[in-house]
This record gives sequence, C-alpha cells and structure tokens, in this order.
Amino acid sequence: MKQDQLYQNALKRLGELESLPDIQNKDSKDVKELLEKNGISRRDFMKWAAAMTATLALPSSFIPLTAKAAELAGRIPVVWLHMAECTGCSESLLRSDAPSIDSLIFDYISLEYHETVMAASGWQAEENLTNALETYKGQYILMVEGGIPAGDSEFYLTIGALGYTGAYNAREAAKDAKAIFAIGTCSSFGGVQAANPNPTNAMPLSKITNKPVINVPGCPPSEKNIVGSVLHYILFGVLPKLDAYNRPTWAYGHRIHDLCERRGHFDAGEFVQSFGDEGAENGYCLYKVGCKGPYTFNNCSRLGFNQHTSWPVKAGHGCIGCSEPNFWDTMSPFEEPLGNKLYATAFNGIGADKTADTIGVVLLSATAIGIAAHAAISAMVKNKE
Ligand code: FSX
Ligand code: SF4
Ligand code: F3S
Repeated sequence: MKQDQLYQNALKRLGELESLPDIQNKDSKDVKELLEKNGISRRDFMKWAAAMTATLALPSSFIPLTAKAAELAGRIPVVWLHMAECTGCSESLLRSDAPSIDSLIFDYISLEYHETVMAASGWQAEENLTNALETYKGQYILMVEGGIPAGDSEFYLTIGALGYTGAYNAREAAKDAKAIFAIGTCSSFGGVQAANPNPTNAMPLSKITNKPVINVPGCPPSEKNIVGSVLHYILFGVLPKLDAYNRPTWAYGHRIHDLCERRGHFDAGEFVQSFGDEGAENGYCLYKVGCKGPYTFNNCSRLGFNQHTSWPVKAGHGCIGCSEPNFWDTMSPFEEPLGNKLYATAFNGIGADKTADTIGVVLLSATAIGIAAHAAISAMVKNKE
C-alpha cells in the first residue's frame, strides 16, 4: 500500500477510535495526566513518539499519529493470558524502577485480564476472564505468554479452581479476539518448555488456534517490541508485514549482527577468545565465545533493553539467539561458536536422525559455514597485519 493511503487509513482509524469510550480504569484520566504525574514532559513524549515511529519503520510524517495512537491505547481492551513460562515477558515491561514511557503506555492500555498485575485471585479472577471475553467479544486483543502443553499432555498445565487447561483457555480466548499476539519465544515457538525432549508436548500458540497469530518472540521480548505491536495494531488494525516465522518485519527484519556495536571488530578479525581476556576488555567481537548474532533476527542491537541502557552483547555475553525457533536446542552450547556444533553433529550421524530440531541444525549450518568462513578469513587478515 502507498504511504499516502496508509497515512489516510491510520488517520481515519484513529478518528473512529477517538469516538469510542475510554475503557481503561486506572487512576489517571488520560495519558497526558499519567505522563505528567511521572515527571515526563510533552516534549519527552513527542521524542518517544518519534523514536517509536522509526522503530515501526514508518516515515516521520507518522509521528503525530503514533503519539495519538498511544493516547488512545485505553480504548482497546487487552486480555493477556499466562501459560507455561517464567513471566519474563511481562517483567520486561513491568519491572522498571523508573518507568519508561513504554511501560507507562503499557500500564495505560486497558488490560482487562492479566494474572500478574490484577488484584483479583481465585474464583474472582476466573470470573473476570469470563466477563472480559463476553463484554468485549470481537473487540479485544489477545496476548498470550508461554508455551502450551497440548494433546494428551494438555493437563500438565491446569489453571485455577475450574480446572481448565491452558490450551482450553487459549482456544476459548482466541475464538472472539480481534487480533492475536504470541508474546515471547515460548508462546511463539514453544520455548524452553518445548526443548528436547519436550516432556509436556508444549506447543506454540499458533498450533493451538487456527486463527492468525503474530509472533513477538524473544526470551523475553523487548518492551519496544511489545508496545510497538499494540501501537501498530491501533494505527492500522491489520496484520503487519510478517516474515516466514510470522514475526513483524519492522522488529525482526534484520540480524543482530547487522547493527552490532562490535561488528567492526568482527570484520577486523578481533575476537574475544575466552571470557575475561584482553579482547573482552577491549570490547572485541564475541563470535568465538558463542555469539549467535549472525543467525538471529531481532532489533536488540539497534534499540537495546531498559531504555536503551544495555543489551546482551553490550553486557559482554554473546547473543544466544533467543528470538529464533527452537533456540534452546539449535543454538546451544551457548558459549561455543555454532561452527563447532556443525563439526560435532556432522560426525554424529545427524542425517540418520530426522527430527524437526536436527533438520533445523542442518539448515542453520549452511549459514554457519558462511559465517565461520568469514570469521576465519577475518582472522587470517588480522594475523597478516
Ligand atoms: Fe520467560 Fe515469557 Fe522466556 Fe518464555 O518470556 S522470558 S521463558 S520467552 O514466555 O516468561
Ligand atoms: Fe556482534 Fe556477535 Fe556479530 Fe560479533 S558475532 S559482531 S558480537 S553480533
Ligand atoms: Fe535475545 Fe540475542 Fe537479543 S539473546 S535479547 S536476541 S541479543
């Protein structure tokens, strides 16, 4: 769609949303008041809107629309379900001592049901869920965190006094949802629960419902990718452009390696050989101590976490590929280059063992050879200097 048309559609949609009642039931009347209370000026908010517009890969003409979308976040009811996981996805937004604008906007979103933040428990909590699904039938956004035990193993995740399984709750909530997001790698791809031998037969959300699911992976995903997904939906109301794994390309269109701050050292053949060595002190590339940035699609190297303060590679550990399918199996050992794994598996008869995971390793290996070759050539160039 042409930019002009996109802009006009977003404008029309925001106008329609504005005429809806604000259903958020927090202390603050509106986003303006909420930001003021937290000492955030209008100017800071507009700077945030500019950064978020760029994050969503939209031109700067959309900045006022992004700001407006954030202001209207209280008009969209959100139901957030927890499945089998560590709650890191929610924590990535909520555990901030100085709340970022992202977390404030998330707080302002009308969370009709979210087990971590709601006050209700027991029967009342279950009633809240049933009420939210009925009251906002056909209007709510469903966000699901966690892998979901399925089939004969559904009972491994049994929730609350009614004894429903997680899979049952997810299926029921998906039926009348306007849009569905799998938040985190567990919900997107199964995550740690689905790692070999996957004892509970944990599945991604997309295998539990037959409705379209937008995957927002990462273990955890960044606050920007979660809030950006909601804002994108508010702005356009349609599926964003997705990659082969149903991840929005605005967030997962580039490799970690493409924009990594240590990339110059990779190209120059300057590698950390072991943690704590002189190369580590000099901020050299972490490829040889296991960085999976060359095979991982996410925007961590561009945006960082915790209000841009840091991200795994900046903190000194390689990327472990946490936004990729089956990364617990395909990307480990996390502190060894993937090329080592290629060598080991090639001599361990991997071809005879055709599970989905091992096929994943073989496919990945084609890229691994290229990267390993690049790393080796870079190292040779370096040695000749
Ligand atoms: Fe944890 Fe979410 Fe990882 Fe999974 O994040 S951070 S185990 S993606 O489902 O809580
Ligand atoms: Fe950065 Fe890792 Fe790529 Fe090195 S291998 S440049 S540390 S992403
Ligand atoms: Fe995950 Fe790698 Fe980003 S480990 S948080 S995708 S840097």
